[in-house]
Amino acid sequence: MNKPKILIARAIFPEVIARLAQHFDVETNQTDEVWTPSQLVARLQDKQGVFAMGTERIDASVLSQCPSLKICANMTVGYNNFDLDAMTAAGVLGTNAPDVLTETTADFGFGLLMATARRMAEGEHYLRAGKWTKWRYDMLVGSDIHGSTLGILGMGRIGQGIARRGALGFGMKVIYHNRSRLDAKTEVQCQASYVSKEELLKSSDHLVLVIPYSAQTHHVIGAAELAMMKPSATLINIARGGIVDDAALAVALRNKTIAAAGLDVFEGEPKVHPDLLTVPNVVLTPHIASATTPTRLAMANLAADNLIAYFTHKKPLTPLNPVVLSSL
Ligand code: 8YV
Repeated sequence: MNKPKILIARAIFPEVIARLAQHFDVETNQTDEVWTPSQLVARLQDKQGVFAMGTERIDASVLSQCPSLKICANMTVGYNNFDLDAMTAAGVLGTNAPDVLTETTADFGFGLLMATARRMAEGEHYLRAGKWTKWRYDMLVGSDIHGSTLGILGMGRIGQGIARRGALGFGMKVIYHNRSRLDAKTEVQCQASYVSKEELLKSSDHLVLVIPYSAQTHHVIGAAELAMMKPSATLINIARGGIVDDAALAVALRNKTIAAAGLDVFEGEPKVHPDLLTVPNVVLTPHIASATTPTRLAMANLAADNLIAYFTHKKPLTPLNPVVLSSL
């Protein structure tokens, strides 16, 4: 019997390709070319599945040109590259890769918070540039983590992981805002209190963004929101570019409307707004919050599990639009 054909859209672990090759006729992209939408469409022509990296846009236009496509399996938890309504209308299943990256990503978010608030990157640049000629009492003073107020916008799995680290590890007071309030048991576990978005902006010493990107969350943090924050506050974005208005943030950092920011994600990445590159009080990292080998391998294997499960018994582990399965 012919194996189903799948496309692995970007470079990935050879052992995951070998695993997929046992089940599928696989086309790979180990040179890691970033394709235009029409190049992606050309490669998807005869494919029933795609192993996606969160960077491949799957929308009504792509779907209408790829009639054999049945499943798009992201190896990322975020799925803003999918137009899920269009996929459901076309009978195409989407899957993502939640849970396996939660703790690794929360570790990074907390690390970025510490590096930003305590000016670690700035200190390193200062030292490497040969500017450290003597010690001074007020050299590179930052703001405390312990005992401060940690605000979290988006209290899903990763937000909860950051809350636990802050409350249990650093004695922080944790406040959060979310589309819906957590149940009482989870609030107790995270030692977190629900507040309005306005209260979150006004009261946080450190604000971490962990919300998904969508049309509703585009530029949710812009000039008006930044102006509501404390001048001593730090802002951390490990969620998605586009949630923060990067141009407005660069202005706020330069004017000291807030003290500092730590960003792992950018609108239009891998391009970075040029104004962010010239302000000193921002720590910039290239979307690496989930980047440890065991976690990236677990994410890739979960995407592979979803593809294998879909084609063997139609029961993928983490479907995003399971309604598609009921009509199979
Ligand atoms: C990915 C992420 O590494 O899972 C996600 O949604 O943001 C990261 O873990 C990233 O999306 C790769 O582009």
